[in-house]
Amino acid sequence: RKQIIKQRHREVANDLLPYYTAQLYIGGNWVDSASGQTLQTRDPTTGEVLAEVQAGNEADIDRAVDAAWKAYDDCWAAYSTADRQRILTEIADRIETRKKEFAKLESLDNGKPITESRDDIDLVIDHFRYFAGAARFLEGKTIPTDSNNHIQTIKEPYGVVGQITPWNFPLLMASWKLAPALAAGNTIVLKPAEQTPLSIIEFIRETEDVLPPGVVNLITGYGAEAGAPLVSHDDVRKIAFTGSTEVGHGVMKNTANTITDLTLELGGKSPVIVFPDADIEKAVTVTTKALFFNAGECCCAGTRLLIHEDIYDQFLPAYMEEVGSLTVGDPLLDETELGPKVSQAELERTMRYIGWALEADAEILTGGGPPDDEALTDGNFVAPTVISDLDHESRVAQEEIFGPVEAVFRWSSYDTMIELANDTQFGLAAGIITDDLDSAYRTARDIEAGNIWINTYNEFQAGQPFGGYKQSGTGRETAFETLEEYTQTKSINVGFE
Ligand code: TXE
Repeated sequence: RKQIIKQRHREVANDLLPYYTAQLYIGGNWVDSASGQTLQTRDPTTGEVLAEVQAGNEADIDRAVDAAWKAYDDCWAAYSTADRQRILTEIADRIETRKKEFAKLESLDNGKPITESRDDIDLVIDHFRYFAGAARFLEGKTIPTDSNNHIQTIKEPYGVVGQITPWNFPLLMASWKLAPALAAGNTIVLKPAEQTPLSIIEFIRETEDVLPPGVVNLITGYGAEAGAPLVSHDDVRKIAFTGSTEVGHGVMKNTANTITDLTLELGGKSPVIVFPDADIEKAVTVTTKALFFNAGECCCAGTRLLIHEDIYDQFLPAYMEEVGSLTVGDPLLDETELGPKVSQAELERTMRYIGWALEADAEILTGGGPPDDEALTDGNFVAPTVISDLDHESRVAQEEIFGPVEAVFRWSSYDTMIELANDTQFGLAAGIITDDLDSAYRTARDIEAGNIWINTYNEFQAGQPFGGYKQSGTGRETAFETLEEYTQTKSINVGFE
């Protein structure tokens, strides 16, 4: 089976990757990095190298920022919202025509199950459509005044924006950033994650005749070498970053010197709360999706399962059965529900947290290591893992693991449950499972988090603002206000005699 998986992956890679070494995309040209350095991206299922991409650095960022300003000044700033709407719609159509290929590429490079990659690409398409339409509604205001003045505001793009994306939803995170920034009239330098550059390279190849040269520039490379100079660049007027809270702290500090506007979408440790009245079947489905979707590589993953004591003994066996039945395997197969972690480093990171749980005498109810399957030993697989009896103050309960590892806790009183739910540095998301409207809405208001899902989880429709409270970030993506966050407000005051 291992050989069959390898063969399948090689065939798909040969089909989808017509290059071995991909170049940077600057000012409408494919070019090598200034240093001539490259990096390899690996298939997390088989461990094999998929392709080489350029390892860009400061000199490449400088070239890309210049090209983005040129495109802004030469054409993009003068495009009407109708022009931008047409272009974004055309991008959506192009991606839609090659939906299957994009989904396969995502599963190959990231390791996510193909069914989830297809959903990602559907969302990519929808985000471009949403912001294509939204572009037409970007309006200023007229401010009422008693004096002899007329006051109005207009919304203007920043000019050049820098965007840094992670590896967990490679093309979706890029589209969350590209679509609103373009719709608002900005030009872009994008630095994707070094682990998963392939789908965004293909996106650029597919849309290079749709977007004028220099409007989107792509610099692949490592964070410290290509991301950091983008963040602190004097001529970049806005930065949007999705990644770890740790790097987010540095990004915020590094934008201070230039007072660059910032959107940060960082880590999480989100609670999913099961109320005593919850329907067991529904609760099991939602809680399983909340964590094991995308192998737990989700900033909003529901990693702390808070179960009311009255339902605990009934819920837990049903939940464990569901978790035990998840199909772990080749992400290119439709039946697969859990793929590998994106990289060897991420696998080791997840295993470190499981090790700490064991050292602290927590109970590993299932999983706790690689799955028992010879065919998967070359990939970065972790079996679905559930841990109980964990100290809520421990690192395992407090820090983002970003893997298929759930921690379960019991609660009895509403107040202690809310205290527990809010007791982390993060505030990205929360899930609430109950049929009682009072409990649902009361809890939604009491939780300190930017995204609340009631009787569902991990839904990312365009139009619903996504972002974090506390150290989970600042700013909102995927919604109309995102479009506004890619603009600055100019107020104009006209005096009359
Ligand atoms: O993240 P990084 P890593 C969390 C998750 C994961 C952990 C480590 O817990 O296990 O972070 O992942 C770029 N200046 N999340 O190390 O380093 C980097 O190249 C500018 C949560 O991959 O934050 C990549 O493009 N950019 C998260 C992006 O930042 C820098 C998604 C994210 O990488 C940089 C990913 C620097 N100094 C990881 N250093 C989420 N919120 O969804 C790195 N980068």
